[in-house]
Amino acid sequence: MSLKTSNIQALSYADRAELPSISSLASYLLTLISIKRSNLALSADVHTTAELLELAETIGDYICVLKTHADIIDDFSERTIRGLQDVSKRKHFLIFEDRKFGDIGNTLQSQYTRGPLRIAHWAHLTNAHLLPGPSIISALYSAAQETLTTLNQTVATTITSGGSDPNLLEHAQPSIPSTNVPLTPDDDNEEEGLVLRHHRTNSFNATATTTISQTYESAAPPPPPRLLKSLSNPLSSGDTAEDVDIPSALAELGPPPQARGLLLLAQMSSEGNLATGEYTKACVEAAREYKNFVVGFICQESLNTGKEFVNFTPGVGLEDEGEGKEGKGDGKGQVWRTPEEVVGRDGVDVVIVGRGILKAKDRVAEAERFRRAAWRAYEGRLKR
Ligand code: 5BU
Repeated sequence: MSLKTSNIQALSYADRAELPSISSLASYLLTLISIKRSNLALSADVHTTAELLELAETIGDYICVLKTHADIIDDFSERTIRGLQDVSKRKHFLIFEDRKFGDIGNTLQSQYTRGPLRIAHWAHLTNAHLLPGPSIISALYSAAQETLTTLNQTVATTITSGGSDPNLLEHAQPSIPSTNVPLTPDDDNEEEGLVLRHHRTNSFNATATTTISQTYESAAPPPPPRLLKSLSNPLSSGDTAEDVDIPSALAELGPPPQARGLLLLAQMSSEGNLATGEYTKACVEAAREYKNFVVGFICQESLNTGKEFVNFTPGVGLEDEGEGKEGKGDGKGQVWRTPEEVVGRDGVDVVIVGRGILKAKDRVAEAERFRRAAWRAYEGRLKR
């Protein structure tokens, strides 16, 4: 049985964003792709926070997703996280940490949420091998839900003092323990300051009440129907991003939501890899069981049996020039194919490009060249 479907080729990204069974994050992503006319993900494989943030800033307008390998950034810290989140909101792209989880549930929950990387706190998307079995999906899902609950908590502290001198309150040491609610990278600075100030003013004769409440939904809000309607025929406007009023459409869509999603590693780009055949089929089956969390696949051809999964393909380069590329492979196992091959012919949705852009003399111009090539391949597929 072939895993490919033929009718997927006829549906636009915007049409798929409206499918009833699609996850809210996949719907947001497909709408974002339609507005920006970009099915390009940048693989930001750099080694410093400064270079990562500069890339995000300069290439952000041309991409739908920025992919990271947080563990290769020498100075990864809170600053990296806050900086990435800030650019992702302003430039409208999702952040995808290419972590390739593959351990047992108990361990990977800690790997996803703890340590210096704390991936679940900032990455909209991450990915996992199915090698340990489907429990890898449920374990990541429950860790994601717990993290989102923590991130969405608002802490309000009310202090009632029994007529004490405010100066005394101002300088007194806290006599009750601080609340146990972790302050996370997604808490804004003002909120953090408020909580700390309140704790400083607690004195032995003051009573503090801490209220914790949920502020946001963990799921992404559905894209506005009117917006989707205006995007549903991408062939009606030209192939350049300048032809659509991107800023107002993006403003209508809103910034990336505080939602989390998973990509299953169903196929790989490297020569001789073992993610094939029955293994790939098992990934597709498992994804169907967790449609609310699995956004799609890392794959080399469309595995979109229900049209609601987004297919991401790494190992992509442009054919016609040498700049930023070393032929069809890198001599270390990587195999590059063109956007026309992977999107036009093999029906995938998003191309992931690293060195093709990073090694170019003009990275911005090269990103735009990749964006156009991948978008044209998609339009060509729709026309067929
Ligand atoms: P490149 O420079 O465009 O070859 O980078 C490709 C990126 O995608 C790099 O970060 C890899 O780790 C990642 N990748 C891949 O190349 N092939 C795969 O099958 C998977 C990930 Br999964």
